[in-house]
Amino acid sequence: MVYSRSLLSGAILASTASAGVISARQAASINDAFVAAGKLYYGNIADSNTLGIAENEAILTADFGQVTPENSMKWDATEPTQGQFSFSGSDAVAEYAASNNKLLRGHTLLWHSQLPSWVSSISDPTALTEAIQGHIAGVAGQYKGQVYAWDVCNEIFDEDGSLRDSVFSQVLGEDFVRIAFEAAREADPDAKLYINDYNLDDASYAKTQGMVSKVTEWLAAGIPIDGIGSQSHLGAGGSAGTQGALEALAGTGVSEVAITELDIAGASADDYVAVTNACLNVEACVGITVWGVSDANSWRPGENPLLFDGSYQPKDAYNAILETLGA
Ligand code: 9MR
Repeated sequence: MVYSRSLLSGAILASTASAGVISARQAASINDAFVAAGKLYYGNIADSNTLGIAENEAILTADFGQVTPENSMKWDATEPTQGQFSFSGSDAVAEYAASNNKLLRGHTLLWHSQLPSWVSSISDPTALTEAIQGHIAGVAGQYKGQVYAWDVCNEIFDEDGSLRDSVFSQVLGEDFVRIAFEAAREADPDAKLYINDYNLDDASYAKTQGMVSKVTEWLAAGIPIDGIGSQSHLGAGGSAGTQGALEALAGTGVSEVAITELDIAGASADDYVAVTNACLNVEACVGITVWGVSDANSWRPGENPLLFDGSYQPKDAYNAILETLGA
C-alpha cells in the first residue's frame, strides 16, 4: 500500500491564537524533515482528551506525521464485555488521522494490562483462543485498511528474556502468539504486524536477546510477524544502546523495526538526537513515535520527558532534532 501525505497548510494553526500555537507554527516539522531524510514518519499519540486541547492538537497536526491512540484501542476500552465492542474513543483518533493525512498505528490487540476481567478469568484453551480471535477480528476488522501497523502482542517478555506469565501464557503456552498474529493477518491483511516491548534499549540486555531469539524462531515457524517495536521509555542518558539494539532486532529478519513510545527523562537534546540518528542509521527502522506532545500530559509526571514543555513550547530537544535533520 502506498501512503501519501500532503503538505500541511498553516490554515489550521492560523485559526487558533494562543502563544503555544504561534510558536508551534514557527517551528519546522520534524515529521517533514524525517520524511525528507527517507523515513516514513515522526509520530505521536492522541486520544480524545489531548485532541481536545487546542495547543496540543495544533502541534500534533503541524509537527507529527503519525498517530497512535494512547489508550482507546486497548482491550478494556474496545471490548469491555465479550462480543460487545465500543469504538467511540478509537474512532475519534482514526477520523483525526484520516482527515489530517496522518499514518495510524494500532495499539494494542493483546496485552496483559488494561485487560478486562472476563478475559483474565478464562481457563479453557479453546475459550481463550476464541476470545483472542473474536477480539482481534472485531478491533482490527473495524480499522481494516486504515492502520499502517498494529502492535499485535505487547509486553509479552520478562526482563530475563523468557515469556511473561499472563493468562495468555498460562492457558495457551506460547501458542497465543501464533493465534494472535494469524488472526490479525486475517482481519487486516495490509497492516504491518508488530511485536512491541520496553527495555529493548541495549543489544546485550537479556530481554532484547530473548526477543531476538524468539522472533527468529517464530519467523522460521511461519508466524506472520512483520516488525518489532521498541517502546524506548528511557532514563536520562539512556540512548547509547539504541542503535545497536535496533540493529539486533532488525537482524531477526523482520521487514521493519520502529521506536514506538519514545520519552526520555529530562529530554536532553543529546538523547533525542541519538535516538533520531539511531533510526536514521538503521535501514529497517521506519519511524519514531513520541509518547506524548507536552510534559503537561505525560504518563511520567515530573520527569519532563517530552519535546514540548508544560506550556506547549518546543524544548531544546525539538530544535536539536530539526538541526540534526538539516531542517
Ligand atoms: O500512556 C498510557 C497511560 O495513559 C495509561 O494509564 C497506561 C495504562 O497502563 O498506559 C500508558 O501507555 C503504555 C502503553 O500502552 C504500553 N507501554 C507503556 C506505556 C506507558 O505506561
